[in-house]
This record gives sequence, C-alpha cells and structure tokens, in this order.
Amino acid sequence: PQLRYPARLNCAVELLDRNLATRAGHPAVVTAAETLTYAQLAARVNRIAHVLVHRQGLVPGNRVLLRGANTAWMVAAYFAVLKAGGVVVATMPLLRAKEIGQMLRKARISHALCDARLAPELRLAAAEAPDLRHVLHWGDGALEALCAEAPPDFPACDTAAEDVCLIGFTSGTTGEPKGTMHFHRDMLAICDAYGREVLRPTPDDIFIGSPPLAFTFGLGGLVLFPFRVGATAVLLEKPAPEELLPAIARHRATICFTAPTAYRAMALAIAGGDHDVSSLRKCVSAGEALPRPVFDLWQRTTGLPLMDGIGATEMLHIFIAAPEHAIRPGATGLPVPGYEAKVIGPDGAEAPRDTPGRLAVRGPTGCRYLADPRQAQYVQGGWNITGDTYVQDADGYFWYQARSDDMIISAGYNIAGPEVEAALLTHPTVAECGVVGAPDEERGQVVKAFIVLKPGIAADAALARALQDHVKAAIAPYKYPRAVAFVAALPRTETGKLQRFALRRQAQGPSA
Ligand code: 3UK
Repeated sequence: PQLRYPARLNCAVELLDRNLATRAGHPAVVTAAETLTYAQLAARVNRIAHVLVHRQGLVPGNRVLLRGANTAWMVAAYFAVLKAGGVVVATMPLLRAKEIGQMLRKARISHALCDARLAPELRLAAAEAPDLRHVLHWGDGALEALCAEAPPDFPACDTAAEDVCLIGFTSGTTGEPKGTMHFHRDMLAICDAYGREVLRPTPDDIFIGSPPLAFTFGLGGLVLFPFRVGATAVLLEKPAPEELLPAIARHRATICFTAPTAYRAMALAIAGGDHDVSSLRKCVSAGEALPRPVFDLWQRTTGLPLMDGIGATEMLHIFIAAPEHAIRPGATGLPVPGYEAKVIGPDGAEAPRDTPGRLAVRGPTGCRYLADPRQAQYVQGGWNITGDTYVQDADGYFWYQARSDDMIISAGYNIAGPEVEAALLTHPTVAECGVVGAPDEERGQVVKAFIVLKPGIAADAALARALQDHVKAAIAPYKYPRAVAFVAALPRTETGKLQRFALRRQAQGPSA
C-alpha cells in the first residue's frame, strides 16, 4: 500500500474536510438524537475549534481531555482538537476520578471537553490536576451556546505529519495506565493499510458497532475508516448486543465492529427471535481472541465469515487480519499489508513454524509510550512485542494461543486458556466462559473454568462432569478443566476483554 505522506499534514483535513468537495450532503454521523451531513459536522467541528483557540487559549500541542459516550458531539470534539493542532486524550466513559486524575497529570492536560453527564467525576479529578485550566461541557448547553456565537469556518493548523495528535491510554489491568502517542500520519496509515487493503469499504457503506470512541478500535472502526472514504457512521450510546441488533436492522448497517462475545450473544439472539441483519456485508471482530465456535456460529446464523483481527492501542489499530477471501477459520490471519510479523523464541530469534512463541510486529504505526520505562519492553530492536503468544503455520497464517503471561502451566504442560474456552463453547449449555490457572500444590496450577450457563440451565455436579468430558473429547485430555465453577457473569473491561487477573484472584477460592 501507499503509506508515504507529505511532511506537513493535518489528519482532520484529510479525513473530514476532503469529503466536502464531493460528499457535503452525505450523512457522516447518525445517532438516536441527530443526523449530521459532512457539511454539518464540519461546521460544528470548526465552531468548537474556534471556541478552543479563541475563547480557551488553546495552542498547538496542548493536550485536551475528551469524555463522552459515542455521540456526534464527541466526534466533533475529536476533530476540533485535531484541526486546531491539539492532542486528543480520549477517556473511557466509566473511568473514575482516580484514573482520570492519573491521566490528567501524566499527559499534563490543559483543556477538557466533557459530556455534562460525566462532569462530576471529572470535577473530582480536576481538583488534583494543576495543569487543567479550561473545562467545557456539552449536553447542558454551555459549549452549544459558545458554538452558536462562533463562525462555521476555521483554518486548519499547519501541523507536521509527525506531530503527535492522539494519546491513547491502554486499558491496562495492573499498574499506572500507559499513554501511547500517535502522529497525524498514523491516523491515515491505518485507513490506508487495514482499511483499504483488508476491510475495503465503499462510500455507500454504513458502519455500526459498540466500541467506545476512546478505544482506538472504536475510533478507527466507527470514525476513521468510514470518513476516509466518505461513508456513514451510526453511533450508539448504549451498545450492548440487545441494542446493537435492532440498530443494525433500523439503519440497514453494512459493516459492524464489535467484540467476539457480542457476536456470540447476537447470534444466539438471532436464532431465538425475529431480527433482520441482512444488510450486513462485513463483520469485524477484535479486542480479544475469536473462538472458532463463535466464527462457525456467526457463519451458520448470518452466512457471513467473521473478520478477526488483532490490534493494540500501542499499534493504534489492527495489524494481523485477513480479507474475506483469505480467511482461515480459527487463525487471526496474515500481516496487514504494510506490516511485518514474526513469532520469536526466548532468545529473540524467529521461532520455527508451528512452534509457539512471542509475537513481534513492525510497520507504519508502532508503540511510543509517553514517558514510560516500559517502552523498552514493548519495543525491542525496532519490533513491537505485544505480549501475545502465537504460532505461525507453514502458509504464514498466525494462530493466537494466549496472552504470554496467561499461559497455564499444569504439571509441566503448557495450556492456553482460550483453547479450552473454545472447546467449552461448543457445548449447548454454555453461554460464556473463561479459563485460567488456579494454584495447586501438586501440579503447580490446574486448569479452572468459570462458566455462565444459558438461561434456564441448572448447574450441578453432573453438568460439571459432562463439561469436563466434553473438553476431553474435543482436545487433548490433559487440557480439561479439573476445576469448574458456575457463575452468573464474567468480569469484563469496558473494552469487552475478559479480566483474567480477576478470575485468577477468584480461582484462589473454593470451586464447585
Ligand atoms: C488482545 C486480541 C486475540 C491482544 C485493539 C483492535 O484490543 C485492542 O487494543 P488493546 O490495547 O489490547 C491489545 C491486546 O488485546 N487482542 C486484541 N485483538 C485480538 N487477541 N485476537 C484478537 N483478534 O492480547 C492484544 O495484545 O485494548 C484491537 C484495534 C485497536 C485496538 N486498540
């Protein structure tokens, strides 16, 4: 792919303003509350940029906190900051004051634009953030009133292609959150690599999905990819599967971005009810491993192959995936054109094919932590080490095993939790499951499964035994869960990931 860009570049111009010549009247963002054409969105962006620069003293390089659900105001705020030459720091809506405060201080944030509904938590955090000087809310009329007085035009800041425009904080499970810095050109590179080469959207596509815009999976899938081709993004404020499904039908959405668990929940709902997803053309799954049974279930239910892809906040977006015609069910895929990937052994040398090892990748985007010594662990010799264990097969396909620090070692065997989860998911009683290592005197660790049963199924010892036998028959018997616990729900992050550390903590306790 062509991934070379001019030295001076503002990604807001390339992604938004470029559409005004030919698609000014085409819907850019559709929400429950409003529909904005590209022209209307551009005008709102310009007004917010004007307020930031002329009323709030923003200068290029200032960091701006954004907090909000997936709405048109959130999208407009994003592009206003980019266009004014500021740096976006978008934060997950559910974060608490403690985490917001860490980010405010770490990124030395000077301005904040915030959905009024999320204002109280930000106010608490702001008390301990001396750099934060300007806070504005939308949704309560404050930003709206300033915008009404501002002109609908704004000259874009003349930024360098390699100026930082986004600091994405990782959904880290332990320790201080890590800020990852991305350039204006990175925002285009993901559209021109994954977008153009793998997803291949058209201007008529209607994108929909669940990830928050503060998560780069959502930013790319719900905003950057559609805008790069002048398509339409449908944004949902409450994107649970039971909301997403009717929204797909209502908006005749064609491209869906969500996590594997949501596809499984939607497939089960489609089978049990009257839902029209016939408009869908492409369905992207990322955020965590796509179990083979979920791929099969979605294909049986909708006729569509799920497009798995592994991405990371550090890499901005997806770097291993496959276009529909090249999908190998169960594998994540091939390096996205423009990226290279390999599996390395303990010594850092490339591992032989079919041998598990650490995934290493490099390409047009990559990890730049904001003032964090962990940079030296993530980037080694120019390669990004994502922390995932993979196998590459003889044809070059990459097969996910587990997070490197999640591999279960039981009586000397290496066992990947996701493989056991995939086996359990093929049992008709299982809705969701998570498999981790539980401490064990004799074996070091034992495989422990946490299982959410489908509605109406009763948990008992006989079912636990049946599930164990089911795994033994499906994969190598030594991988079967020696401990089984039935639970009402699994702990998940706001980005839809199973919180394995929380399950491991629970696994210390007694099991069913
Ligand atoms: C895991 C996957 C197996 C993997 C993300 C798409 O998830 C994203 O970013 P995060 O920083 O997490 C990165 C880690 O998540 N993972 C993601 N996708 C897959 N594991 N199969 C997958 N398909 O451990 C990775 O290292 O939250 C995903 C686009 C942008 C993103 N930021």
